[in-house]
Amino acid sequence: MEAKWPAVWEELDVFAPADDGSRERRYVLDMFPYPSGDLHMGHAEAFAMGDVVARYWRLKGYDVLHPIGWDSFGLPAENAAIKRNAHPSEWTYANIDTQAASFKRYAISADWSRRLHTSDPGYYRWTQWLFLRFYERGLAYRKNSPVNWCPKDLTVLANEQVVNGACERCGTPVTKKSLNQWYFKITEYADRLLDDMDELKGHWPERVLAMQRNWIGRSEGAHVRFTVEEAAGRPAKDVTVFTTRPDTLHGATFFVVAADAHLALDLVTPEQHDALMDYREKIKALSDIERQSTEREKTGVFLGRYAVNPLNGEKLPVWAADYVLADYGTGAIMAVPAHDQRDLDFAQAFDLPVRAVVDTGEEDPAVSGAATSGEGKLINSGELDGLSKTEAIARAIELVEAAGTGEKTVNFRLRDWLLSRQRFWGAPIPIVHCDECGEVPVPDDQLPVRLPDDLRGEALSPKGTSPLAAAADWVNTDCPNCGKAARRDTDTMDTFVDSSWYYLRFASPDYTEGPFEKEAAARWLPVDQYVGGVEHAILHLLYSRFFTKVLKDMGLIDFDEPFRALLNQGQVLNGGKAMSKSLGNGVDLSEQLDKFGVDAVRLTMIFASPPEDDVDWADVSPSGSAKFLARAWRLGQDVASAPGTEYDGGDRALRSVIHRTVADAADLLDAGKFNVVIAKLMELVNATRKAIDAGPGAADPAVREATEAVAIILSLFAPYTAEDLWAQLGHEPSVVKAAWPAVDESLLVQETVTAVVQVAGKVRDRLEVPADVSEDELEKLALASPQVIRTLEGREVRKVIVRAPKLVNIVPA
Ligand code: ANZ
Ligand code: ZN
Repeated sequence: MEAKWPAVWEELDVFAPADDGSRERRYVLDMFPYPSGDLHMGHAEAFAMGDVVARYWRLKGYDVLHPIGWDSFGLPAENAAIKRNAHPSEWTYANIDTQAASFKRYAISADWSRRLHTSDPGYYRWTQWLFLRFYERGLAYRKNSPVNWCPKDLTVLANEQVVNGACERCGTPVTKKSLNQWYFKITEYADRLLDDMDELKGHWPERVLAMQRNWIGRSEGAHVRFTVEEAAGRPAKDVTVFTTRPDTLHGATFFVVAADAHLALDLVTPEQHDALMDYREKIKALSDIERQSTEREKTGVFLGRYAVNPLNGEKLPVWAADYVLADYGTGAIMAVPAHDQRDLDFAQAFDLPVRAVVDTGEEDPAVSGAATSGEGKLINSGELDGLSKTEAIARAIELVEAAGTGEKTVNFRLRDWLLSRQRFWGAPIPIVHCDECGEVPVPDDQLPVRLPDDLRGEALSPKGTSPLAAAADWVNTDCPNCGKAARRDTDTMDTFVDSSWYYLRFASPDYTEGPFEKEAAARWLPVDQYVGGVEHAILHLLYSRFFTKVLKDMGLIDFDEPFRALLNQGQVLNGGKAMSKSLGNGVDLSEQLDKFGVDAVRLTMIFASPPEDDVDWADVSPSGSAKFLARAWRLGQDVASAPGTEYDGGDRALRSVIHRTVADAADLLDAGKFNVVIAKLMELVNATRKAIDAGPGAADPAVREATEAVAIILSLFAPYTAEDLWAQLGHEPSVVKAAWPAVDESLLVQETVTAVVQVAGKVRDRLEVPADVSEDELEKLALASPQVIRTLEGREVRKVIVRAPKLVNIVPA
């Protein structure tokens, strides 16, 4: 079967959408793969899920777009090229060919004519074009800033590529380095990224929404200005803090600025200067997570100055510490040790005072060592005394606003997106640096800025600047503005830029006048169902959402959110653990396919668990799946010899099973319970087999009707077996073009039973109820019975005993 059908599907071109407006359109997309070697078990699971949806929607009569492509820029290709003295494209495109062949064997119902690769000049031309549009809108800019730096890979790392203070790839401890870097101003969209999530509720997993919300991290609070008094010849200076608890202003007993912020250098007195410099050196290597950990012992340096609390005039010693982050809020805080644990730890380490200002009824934090953050009445707080926390927050804001020393504000955890990488295998940033004109965008008609194809091997190895900087022919160019000698920007873009818009490109992958044809995007987008791993729950989705909003503002599309619904498939484990080289528990997909066949592997992936749960490959039985497939397939052998399509005359019991299965399967598929559909399908196959062997026999039209339904439903999971079965039934290929079976409602009527209703032990009514009636439902029906109401004569009901489906006993008061 695996040898026969792919050619037929390709010949008939059954997976491409008609795109002629004759049918309603649907767009289903799997997160596109990265071409590292061949496909693995994880791909097999995710793509099997997406394919169920695509195939189901086609059968339901939708015109389905189900494209495939590769996220083909990135570091592994570069590392492989260095090792093999090759160009990264060689490794990349060889792996893409391998994966493409595997996808075809795996019978993913993709429209191959729309295939794209982000490393093709025809694609990255438009990545660059988009960068320039962002640049024009002030959404792409360069600034000098401390960045996470891997001293081994010699590259900048995004925060999320730093795991426990070490480089995600090589494990080397990450340091900070100050570099001129490109950023996208995603913070300008923070509010919309948050608010538009309302649209996604119920269609995206709640935990993904929570992770996005968290990452954006909106906090409401206030800016409050403290005056740091003049000291040791240093002038007075106003310093603003961000606080979510302005109600605790009277509880502030010291003041802290981020030790690595420039502000600390501005404030420190000459006597304390050396101590501060030593301290700054020590904390350089720490990650933000370590710095903020409540586990770590608190460290810091007194700066020799005092800050005046604007509410009560108190003088607070000013410290520099690493637990305050330079790039969050204002980089300075008022410390309230009684109600913030990190401040309390610091106060105890340096013997600073602790003053509770909210009486929560708990032990005094100065004694217990545990800061309190609950509700309570304000104390020790002058005119705020007696107010609740919420009232006091509002009142404190009024007070500082009236005094001109502060205002209400909203702060976001979200940072701008650092997009430049000092690496080769990515889309070059289309900017030229000219001594006369400064930053000059490469004109659109000179795009793409192509990567040189003569850099290979050692020339690509990391040196701290992009390998492109060493390619003199490439770097030196003429300024597009004044024509004088100038230099190309040598950084390339983060590959997340490539993947932030590929779903749009699929609507018109060969379009040459822009990143996508407006009308085509309007026809197909947003994506109706997106499928992919939870590891992309934050960045890829956030960045794609950001791009979509900018493109909307540019007038290129008219929707706010790119992905209407999201499915996060679980992981494929082996022996309860993620597959990994170090555990040696990897399972090779191609071996599984060779051993059990594509259909058995696909069916097993889906049957093993609900889509969002993990699959433990040690617990499943692909050989069991293969046996089931053979059973289903053999139905076709029996039916073929006894055709008959007058279904109305078929065996009613079997017909009832068929129609119930089809109806349930549709409901289950709509609800994303794919695994249960397979269980139902197995029951249908069993019932059909019974009808052939022991029931009305193979000549009964219901047997053919059942087998046709089996072929159609099975095609979602096991495309080869289903296609073969369909052919055995005498149909032209392909089952992909079949229609989802129509359900005859009259065959769905459920079995009923008689339920007895008693009041105080005496039978008062008998009700015909569905055999699977729930206890709640039966109780409601019983209490609504006119006989029961009459018997109760308005008396209250003390108790209702329900034994579904047969008995209800009502006990009056
Ligand atoms: C006084 C206070 C009293 C605070 C209290 C909390 C509790 P979220 O909710 O995460 O936004 N903070 C502000 N900037 C900081 C920085 N750069 N580094 C470390 N901590 C910082 O947290 C806001 C709170 O975190 C702020 O409110 C501030 O401490 C601290 F009982 O101000 B709070
Ligand atoms: Zn110039």
